[in-house]
Amino acid sequence: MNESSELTVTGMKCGGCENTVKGKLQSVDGITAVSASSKTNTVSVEFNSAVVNLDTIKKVIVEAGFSVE
Ligand SMILES: [Cu+2]
Repeated sequence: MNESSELTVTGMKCGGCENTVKGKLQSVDGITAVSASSKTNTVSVEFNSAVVNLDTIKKVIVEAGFSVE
């Protein structure tokens, strides 16, 4: 099932950080779309919940060096 979620992510300071988050998430199976904004501290993801869950998505963001609230 396709789901979308908007997460509050802190620690992104510039476009490079946005691209880091986007790149890491886009490489995860089941994630179909990602957008990230350092201005609003948000990361939006669309994903197939049969393949990947929100906990995994949050873990990927944290492992990339950012914080999920
Ligand atoms: Cu940056």
